[in-house]
Amino acid sequence: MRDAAPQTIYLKDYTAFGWHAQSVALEFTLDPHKTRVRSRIAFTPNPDAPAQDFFLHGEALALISAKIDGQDVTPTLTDGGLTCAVPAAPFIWECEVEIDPANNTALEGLYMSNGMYCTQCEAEGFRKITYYPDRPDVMSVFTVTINGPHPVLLSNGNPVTASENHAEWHDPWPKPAYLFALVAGDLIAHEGQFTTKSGRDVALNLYVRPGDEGKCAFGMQALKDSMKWDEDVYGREYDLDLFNIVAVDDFNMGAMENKGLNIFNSSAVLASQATSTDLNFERIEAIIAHEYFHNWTGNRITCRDWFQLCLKEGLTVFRDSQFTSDMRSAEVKRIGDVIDLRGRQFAEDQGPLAHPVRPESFQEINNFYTATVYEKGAEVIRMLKTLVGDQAYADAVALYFDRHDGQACTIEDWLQVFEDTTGRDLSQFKRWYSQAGTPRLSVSETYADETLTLTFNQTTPPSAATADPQPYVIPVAVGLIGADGDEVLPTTILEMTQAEQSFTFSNLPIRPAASILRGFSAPVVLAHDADNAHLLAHDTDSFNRWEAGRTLARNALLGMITKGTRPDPAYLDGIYTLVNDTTLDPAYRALMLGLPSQSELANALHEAGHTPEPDIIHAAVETMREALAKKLGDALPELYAANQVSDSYQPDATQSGARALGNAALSLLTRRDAGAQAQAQYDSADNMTQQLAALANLIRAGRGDTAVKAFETQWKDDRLVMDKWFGLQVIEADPEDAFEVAAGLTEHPDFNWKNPNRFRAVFGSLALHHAGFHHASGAGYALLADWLIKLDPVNPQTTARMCSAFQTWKRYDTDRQSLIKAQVQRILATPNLSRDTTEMLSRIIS
Ligand code: 0A1
Ligand code: ZN
Repeated sequence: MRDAAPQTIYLKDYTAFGWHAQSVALEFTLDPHKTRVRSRIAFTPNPDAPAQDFFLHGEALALISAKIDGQDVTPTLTDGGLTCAVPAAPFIWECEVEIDPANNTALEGLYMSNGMYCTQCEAEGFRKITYYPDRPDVMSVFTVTINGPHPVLLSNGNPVTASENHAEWHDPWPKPAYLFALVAGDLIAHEGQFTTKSGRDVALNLYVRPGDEGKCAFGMQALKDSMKWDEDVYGREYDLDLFNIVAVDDFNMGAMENKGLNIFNSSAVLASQATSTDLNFERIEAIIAHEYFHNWTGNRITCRDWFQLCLKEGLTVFRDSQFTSDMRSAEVKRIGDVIDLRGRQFAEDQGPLAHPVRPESFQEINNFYTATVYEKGAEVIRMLKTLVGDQAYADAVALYFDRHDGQACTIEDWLQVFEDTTGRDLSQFKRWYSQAGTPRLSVSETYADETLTLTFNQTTPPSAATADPQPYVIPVAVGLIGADGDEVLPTTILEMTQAEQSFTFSNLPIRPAASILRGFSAPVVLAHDADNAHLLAHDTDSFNRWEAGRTLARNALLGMITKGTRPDPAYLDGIYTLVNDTTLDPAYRALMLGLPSQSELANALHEAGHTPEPDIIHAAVETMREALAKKLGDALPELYAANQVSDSYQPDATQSGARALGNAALSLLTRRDAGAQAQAQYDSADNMTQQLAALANLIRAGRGDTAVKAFETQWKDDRLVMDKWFGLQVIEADPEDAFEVAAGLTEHPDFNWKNPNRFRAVFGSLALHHAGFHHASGAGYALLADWLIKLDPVNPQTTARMCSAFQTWKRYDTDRQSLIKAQVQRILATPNLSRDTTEMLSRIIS
């Protein structure tokens, strides 16, 4: 079905809906192809709204009947909904529609996955369930009746009655339709219990398909930890008698915070020692926390319109990052977050898809669930906290909960509580929400008369979204390190507000080294000619110590690529010392052994005026890894051995850190022993972290064939492990073969391409394989384009998200640019292309 003609929606055009929905009663009679949905909604006129026609959204619905106050009416069906004449007084709207969940492959609205019914309503899926004012500022109290031959029938809120094939649910908390959920199927509950700080007993359930019972315990514990943490840190208590989580295999995103009934991509909740890596466990813990935290930041206080998406997402990502920092290692979490931000958000913010954290227009809102809204949105809150201080942050957030509970809010509401709490004027700070692009912050130093002067300069390149960016308020955390490594000045926050600004530090008889942007205090690209070798050895800020190593590595690699220089001995010496320093956390040392991604290097080259050549970047990274392996040489077996865990498996920070360092050592060791140690690890592994790392190294060493087959035989019935199997073969392929490996995997009988996880396993991995995807032949581009054309009519949302693989096209040489452009245009020329994909590709190519 072709989407309605693309229409651009603007933030400035917001108007309130003309009616309040006082209560909503829904009755579902489930059938794979002919599900009936009856709705009964009590509307009252909204005196604060401008005059307007009564319009209800609706898509892919067969209207059976409609009534107003019990009398049949004949609404006018329009593009995307219906209009109807209504009384100028309160009235009851009733209607019945028929929908076809079994043919709903887009996974929005009510759909089926492995025989189970499930819903996804954010952002605009509820309109595929029934006619409704499907906008987040219409909040109502829902009662839901479900009829169907399934042992488990779930919806939001508390259960009212349940008998065979019939259940009734009531959610006392007013909510927008995007938080509605329904699940029905043959599911098994893993049960738990939590008592809130005020003594309310809450029943907890994690519902899974038969066979997955053994993968629930970790998720359940993560939920309890999240509930406790939100009470302890934010004073937020859970507000229903029941909290349900359901795992589903077919899901476009990670998970969804529906009130009292969170629905999770099974990859984001199911975990076991044998089938999940340490990183999987950490991600699952974070996503469970994220969805749970939405109960207050998203559900109790929601968004007025979708332009305000960062109001709930930026804040909830920030909250989940605080949770992970508290549960695990704060320094490791911060470094991981910054690697992720630079990899995804900076690429977005520096290319044609750049948009403000609060966008001002969109065609398809699904295309704005982005790293900018989520991750940069969280960074903006982090900066706000840095600027106002911890206590003022806590006071302002408490005021936010008090003042806005039960409301649909805006970024203005959010900033107002900070202004009211602190007396600050945040109008300049607000530019972080309204301007696109990553600021470039350069620093120059002068030293005279025992005084160090730091002069900062900020510029943000113009973009299609923001033609003339104005200066930001930038909190710059600075410290000074003396020549002997001691801290001369502990972390101090400089508040930069001008395009250019200087700060002086006096009484410094010996010139210290400046450690700037400690903890990555703002999401900017920093240019500072620092003494990185000294900072790598001595910086007292653990983030900046890591950053000094990163910068040395990046500069060395850029020199190798552009000037043919050799790996920088200062970098290799510094890393050698650090990695062998057993007083440091192994997880931190493992991060020290990482190198900037090839995509990040391509971007750095482009910024410096060079044309990135993916095969040369790949070769330089290989040379650097080889140099690291040589430098660490004889220390590697000891480093590997010292980080083997003999205790029974725990996915906690301590054990995960040891495995991370052990496996970082293994990947260098493999260059020296041709994979002998990797084979031994593969043969003895009793957990997925060790098994998968060993497999990756065997493939890299060119001796993976037997293990790849053995792995498939062992895990062919476990879909989440098989996703890893599909993905790893692409990620570890030689750049010359990556395209063929991916193409070959699409022929595998288990390549269920309609399943988003499986599609992403192959094509998400191909897009991440920089030198493989950008192979000069253009075969990678063409293969991805073929499959996006195939997927679009089935699942526009996942297709559109995968289009971001093309967003960096302008970095490359003219041949590659033409190859990419030709593929983008080929996709755009496909008849009936979805609104989602059309918008993404048009923005990319513009
Ligand atoms: N709100 C969810 C993520 C989510 C967003 C959109 C979806 O479909 C378009 C699905 C899930 C979260 O932040 O976790
Ligand atoms: Zn979220």
